Amino acid sequence: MATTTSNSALPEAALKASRAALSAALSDQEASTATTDPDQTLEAGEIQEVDMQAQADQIRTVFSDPANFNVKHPLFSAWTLWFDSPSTKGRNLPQTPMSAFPQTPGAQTPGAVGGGWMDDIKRVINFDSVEEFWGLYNNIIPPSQLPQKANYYLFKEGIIPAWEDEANKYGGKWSIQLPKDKNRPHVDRMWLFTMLAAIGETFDPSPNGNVNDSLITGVIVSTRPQFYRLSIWTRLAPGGAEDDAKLRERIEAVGRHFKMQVLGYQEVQRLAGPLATEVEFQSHKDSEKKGKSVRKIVV
Ligand code: MGP
Repeated sequence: MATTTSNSALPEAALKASRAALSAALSDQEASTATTDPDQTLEAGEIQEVDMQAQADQIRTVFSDPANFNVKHPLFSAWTLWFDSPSTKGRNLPQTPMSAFPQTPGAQTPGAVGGGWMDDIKRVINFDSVEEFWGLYNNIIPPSQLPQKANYYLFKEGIIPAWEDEANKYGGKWSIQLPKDKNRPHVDRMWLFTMLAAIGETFDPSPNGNVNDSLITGVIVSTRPQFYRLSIWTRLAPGGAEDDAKLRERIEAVGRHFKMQVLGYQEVQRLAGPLATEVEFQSHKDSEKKGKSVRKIVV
């Protein structure tokens, strides 16, 4: 009984399958037309009008408005990126490492903080959302390509990256020094993870969920002729008194998080060597006494 219809070259079984598929597709279409607009029934061959613009307007993604990101995921805090390098020294206008990112309107130096030491540090931009962070990150030169003696400072908005700022003056820093030759392939990732831990507030998660209680004020990457340095600045530093035990515990937790979760070292791993340091903490007051003997906490 394997016959074919006069207007088709298909064998009957294939034809049956094809008709079944066609009628299934048609009944699906009828059902969906009925659900989308019960008042409008389409005549055979009539073309349904679709308002593409109205549909597009309902979809809000970061691509809907590439000039002004209109879908934002807010960060816990707003942040400011600062930068200095030999090329910013003595310049009034910032020569930033940005290739395409817009400047914060009125970007300028913060005045006479640090007896002129801050004059060369330029404010690049403020941001307070995940999207703006990635927009910034994708448009700045990574640390491995910065000139020698340059620094990126990522600080909570309103805090100047200097010992003298109210938020820093009783604080200190965790830092690690990494020889350039061995770490050039790793430093960009280490800096990215350090920034993500800062803006994600994972260094010192507050037990009551209030990020204003966080010990962290900012993070820094520095390029020097023979090494990189990564630093985490804290609001407070243990002073050695007995009632500092809780603070010391908290500060040490920041250092361990930095060493293990952010930089990826083992807790027991020893890192000091030629041009390399351990992950170590020093108060800013001790940093100011450069050259004199200072107390350090090491994790
Ligand atoms: P640095 O850049 O933190 O140290 O500080 P580094 O990398 O060992 O030294 P460098 O010379 O290779 O850059 C260098 C010097 O800058 C310090 O000795 C201070 O004189 C000055 N300085 C650094 N900081 C972070 C501050 C600050 O916050 N305030 C003031 N007033 N001076 C600072």
